[in-house]
Amino acid sequence: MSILDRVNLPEDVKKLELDELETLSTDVRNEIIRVCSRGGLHLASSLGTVELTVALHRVFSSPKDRILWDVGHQAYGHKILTGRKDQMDTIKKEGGLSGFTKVSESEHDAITVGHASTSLANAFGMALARDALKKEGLGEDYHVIPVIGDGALTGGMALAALNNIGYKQTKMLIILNDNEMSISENVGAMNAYFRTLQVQRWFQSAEQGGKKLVGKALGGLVSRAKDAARTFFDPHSKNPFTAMNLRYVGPVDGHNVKELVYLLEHIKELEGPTVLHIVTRKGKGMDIAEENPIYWHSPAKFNVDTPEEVGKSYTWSNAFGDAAIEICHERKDTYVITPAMREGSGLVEFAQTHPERYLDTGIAEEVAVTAAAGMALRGVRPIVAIYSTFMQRGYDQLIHDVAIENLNVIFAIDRAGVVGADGPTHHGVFDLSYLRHVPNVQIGVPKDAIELRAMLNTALTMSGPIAIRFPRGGVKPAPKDSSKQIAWGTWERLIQGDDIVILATGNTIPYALEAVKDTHNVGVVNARFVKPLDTTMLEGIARSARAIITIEDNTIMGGFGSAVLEHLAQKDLKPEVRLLGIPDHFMDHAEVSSLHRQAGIDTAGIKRVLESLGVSFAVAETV
Ligand code: HTL
Ligand code: MG
Repeated sequence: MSILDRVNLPEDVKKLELDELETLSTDVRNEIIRVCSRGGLHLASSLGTVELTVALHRVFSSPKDRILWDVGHQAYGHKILTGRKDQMDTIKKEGGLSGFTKVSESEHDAITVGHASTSLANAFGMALARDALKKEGLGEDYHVIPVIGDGALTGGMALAALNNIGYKQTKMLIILNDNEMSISENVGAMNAYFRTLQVQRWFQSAEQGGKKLVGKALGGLVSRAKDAARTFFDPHSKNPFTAMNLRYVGPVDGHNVKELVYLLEHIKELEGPTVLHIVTRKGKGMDIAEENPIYWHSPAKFNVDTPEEVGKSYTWSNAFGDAAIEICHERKDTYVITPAMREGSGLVEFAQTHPERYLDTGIAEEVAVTAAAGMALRGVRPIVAIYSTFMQRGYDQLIHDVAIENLNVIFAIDRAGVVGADGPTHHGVFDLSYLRHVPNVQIGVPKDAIELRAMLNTALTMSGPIAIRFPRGGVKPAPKDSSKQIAWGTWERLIQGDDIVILATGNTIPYALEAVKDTHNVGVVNARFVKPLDTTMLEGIARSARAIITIEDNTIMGGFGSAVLEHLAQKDLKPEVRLLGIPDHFMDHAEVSSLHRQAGIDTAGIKRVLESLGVSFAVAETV
């Protein structure tokens, strides 16, 4: 019987002998590796937090004490130790556990999360609520413990929260989990500073010198912290935490579970805010993952005994990255910006080819968008490569810094539409709505890699902000000799037909083509521009067709279909119109195909609508 067999809940961790915690950590680590071998799961980050997770549940009492995992992708161990051990095989599957922490999933999950850098502000609010209610005799006392990665700490929201916490002196224990990595290598001045810490050197020598020294040094750390010394360092050092009046302890070895327990027990009752800086290795305990934590951040399926890296298939992100390389060869005034998503946005090769015109801002979408505005004001043509869901962070910057002055900024919006297993925090189903109502912004939705390339090229000859949105997943590479320009604002008739016309956008086009196969006089249009609409074609269709169906992988509210309806209303054109898209509720995690089916934007959903409009299918559907 393994130790993990005896552990289901945090109280079971407390019952173990101190010496058993290392074995428990090994058991948890092996379980994470086993679960993640299925592929598509956040392996390396969760491996790095195993000892921390065990120590936190040993010392603190969840759910009374609130542990807030920033992003939540490193919390698999937390799930295992908080009553979900037997459900781990369902993680990220339809109907199963979320890949992040989720309030509605477990009382042990303090926040619902998936985007980075929110834990500190959330913890700040919780600690203020605790103190306010306690003062009125309405609530009890408890600990608030946000755990934030060095990557997540690059986000403006995290830094602004620290500024508030240091000012208010609210009691909480902030754990900085520093593994030098975001998804790719972490960036930023603070990251560079962490590498140069004097105590980092102390930490390394302590690690080499063995446990005894660590124990002794930790004792020193603890007593200094207890003395309410604001810093273990010279107070005039540039430590960003002490500069914001936060007590700083560290850095310490985040893989020494006993030392972590000892330290947490000693610092947990300190008044005011304390930052505990732990150093961990992303992928810890799995050699190949420690060597290449970028690949093993979210690996494909692998064999537990012989884990291997496998090549990934060609995606829309690669199509964007390839086009960007070519564009930057041809145009010396271009620049590509990513907020921490070099791998995900297909920019690995770009970053090597054009390092002088490449910027990774860290997880700081706001900075990415406004830095692009600054570049545009000074004669550079920036392309912001950004996921739809993360562009939500840059909405005000888009309006205020880019759109008002109609600046030449291109947004290459990746992962548009439902994204599948990452679920509601990551679905990119709002961008058509939040982009199209901003004056000056134009929006293209390419149907394939050729159109993506042509849209990017043409956008660079135009002025003003232009967004080009494309989905997650595979696409055929554009042939080298493919067309380089596109007739801006025009739609494309894919199937002739006048009775009913389907206006389909992007990844919904294949469904529409399939749905009309056995019909007569039902047309399909590639509605590749959502703003401006091809009003000439739209009005022509509205005058001759009995009905129009719009389809989009975006919320129906305020999206492409709404744009069509608005235009028809202004022109007093009244064909029957049906809008297909994402409904007005948060869609859970599931395969993209299942989500499309649930939303009714797949082939079967379109056929149902056609039938309701009186279309009969020549060949009966087999049941
Ligand atoms: N931008 C925002 C606002 N949120 C998220 N989640 C991302 C981008 C994408 N992202 C992750 S995990 C991650 C990023 C950039 C790296 C986080 O680094 P950190 O943690 O140092 O905090 P580590 O992996 O343990 O090193 C996901 O979407 C899951
Ligand atoms: Mg990190």
